Amino acid sequence: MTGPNILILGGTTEASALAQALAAAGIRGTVSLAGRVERPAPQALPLRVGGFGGAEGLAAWMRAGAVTHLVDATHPFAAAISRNAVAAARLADVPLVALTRPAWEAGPGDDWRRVPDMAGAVAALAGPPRRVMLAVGRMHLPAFAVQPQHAYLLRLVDPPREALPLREARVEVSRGPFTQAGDRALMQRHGIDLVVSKNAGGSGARAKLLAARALRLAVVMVDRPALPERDEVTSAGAALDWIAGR
Ligand code: 3Y8
Ligand code: NAP
Repeated sequence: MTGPNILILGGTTEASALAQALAAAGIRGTVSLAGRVERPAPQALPLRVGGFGGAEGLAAWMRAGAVTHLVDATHPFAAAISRNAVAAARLADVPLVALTRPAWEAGPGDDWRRVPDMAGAVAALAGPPRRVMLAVGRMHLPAFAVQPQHAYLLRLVDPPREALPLREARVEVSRGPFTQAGDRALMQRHGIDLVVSKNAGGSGARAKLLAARALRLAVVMVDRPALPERDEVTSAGAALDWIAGR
């Protein structure tokens, strides 16, 4: 079977949108997820779940599947898979584009304290007890155990499967995309006075920043990890144009 065969490394709103656009255009492809959550959102293209086994495994998967284009539409903080994608595209001689989203920037009325990484966010929480909304997901929670003095509100995609590493923590189980009204009500209900957020960009996680601005809450904003050089687009339409052009 000839014609394009796209592999989308997914797990974001933009990846889901691109899958829908490809399916609507009758273009063959697959969405790939790591398998981080119990019930991943359904996709408009066939889904494969789980690691590939490093860059070599990803390259082998693309050769075996006769993949013609690789789109890295993973989250800006998913640094390992993005590095693997650059190496695998070269190994398998498959063109690569990243479908990413511009970083958020503080606007009027925002009270952000930018930190370079998650360790910087932990250090920024030193000091007297506060009521902190930790909206950074499950994987970084153990790092915050060194700041047990706070009352934490955690937002997780799945209910925690083991004891939480934080002395005082309440869990809000919900996957995004979120709304400003919903996040504002959540913060008021829990008396939040500080929000910790990754600079994810995009629309799916932005609500908490708009709610923090409205409530005049401080935000500790974690900058993105450095990623290797690669072609980048910031919309599904631009990704479709890139595919058509290659
Ligand atoms: C498994 C796949 C879609 C995709 C939706 C986006 C928006 C909602 C906002 C907050 C922040 C957080 C977290 C978040 C958002 C979108 C997008 C985004 C942030 C799903 C999904 C998978 C994951 C993995 C999960 C991480 C966690 C991060 C929760 C699907 C729902 C905090 C990142 O329990 C865990 O292990 C969760 C792990 C990686 C970060 C972490 O370190 O814990 N995402 N999120 C992907 C896979 O298996 O490959 O089911 O849809 C996708 C989405 N999450 O189609 O609408 O595009 O960013 N995801 C962050 O940005 O800070 C929540 O609470 O305000
Ligand atoms: P990561 O640290 O960059 O990747 C760790 C390993 O997980 C990779 O080396 C790879 O394993 C596997 N992997 C990651 N993404 C994959 C994918 N889409 N398909 C197949 N395997 C994948 O990744 P992460 O930060 O844990 O993120 C995992 C997933 O959650 C990604 O799909 C990402 O888009 C999504 N997500 C992450 C965040 C976040 O805050 N990190 C937020 C929203 C969504 P092998 O080396 O074995 O191939």
